[in-house]
Amino acid sequence: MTVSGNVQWPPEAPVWRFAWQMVDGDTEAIAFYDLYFKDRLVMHKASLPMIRVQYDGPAGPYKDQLSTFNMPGTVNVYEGSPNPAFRFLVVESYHEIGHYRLTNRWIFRNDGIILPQLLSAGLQAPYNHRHHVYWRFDFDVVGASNNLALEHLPVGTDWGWGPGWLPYTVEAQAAHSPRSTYAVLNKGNPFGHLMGYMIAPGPFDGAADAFGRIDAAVMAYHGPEDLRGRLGSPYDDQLATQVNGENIDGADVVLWWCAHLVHNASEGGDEVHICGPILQPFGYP
Ligand SMILES: [Cu+2]
Repeated sequence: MTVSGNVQWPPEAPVWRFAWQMVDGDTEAIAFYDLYFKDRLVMHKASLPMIRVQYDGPAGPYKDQLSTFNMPGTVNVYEGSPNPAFRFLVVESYHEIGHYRLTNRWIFRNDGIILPQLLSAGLQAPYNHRHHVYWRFDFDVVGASNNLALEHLPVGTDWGWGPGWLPYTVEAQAAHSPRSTYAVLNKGNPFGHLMGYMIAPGPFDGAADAFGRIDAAVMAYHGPEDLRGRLGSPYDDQLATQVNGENIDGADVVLWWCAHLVHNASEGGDEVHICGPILQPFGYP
């Protein structure tokens, strides 16, 4: 069973256009394709291919894969509007894996902000544990070429993109505490100015540890490296197999984001935990 849809939203004057689909066996739940904000390309693809869970006790580790096979319902698409100037569209799927109840929620706001969120409830084993949640963002800011990824460091050095903005010239994995904000931009200034997206930590995105070692990874795009839910094991995210020193300055860039969601057993299984980054446009109309 493949479920899919095309979104043009809001219908009377679309600011968001994209396609989404879920394919049996892909085990990354909803994959979004060719996301345009105000008619300008943002990403070729966005998805959540991997969740790894580590317990402080004799359980796991696990690799959880969101798929049609553990989705009791269907993909829900709905919108909300707290006030007339602020509207958002939600595309989400709900999954049950063992005792886990997981909601894969993607919020698209009419100001261009994207909020990919994983909501997690349920307790599989009575020990403190961490859910390491990996999103894959295949950025194509305006187009696939001329993209550049940067990390904002707490320093005054200016490498040419403003104080603290470190351009990634080669593929890399990174973790810092507190964790950093990243950006992907089109360095060709196709509309006469910089445009791109900032990727900032959400309030519960946590800190990397010895098991979930990265906050972000930046790599060159290669079609065969999109392994959907097949990348990684319970013991290793295997991102290192794709980060091997390639030049990515002005390349087609993929950015992985890993949130580290802490779940204490004393909180029980009823409380819903939430994590996920904040993707905010700059230079878009
Ligand atoms: Cu948990």
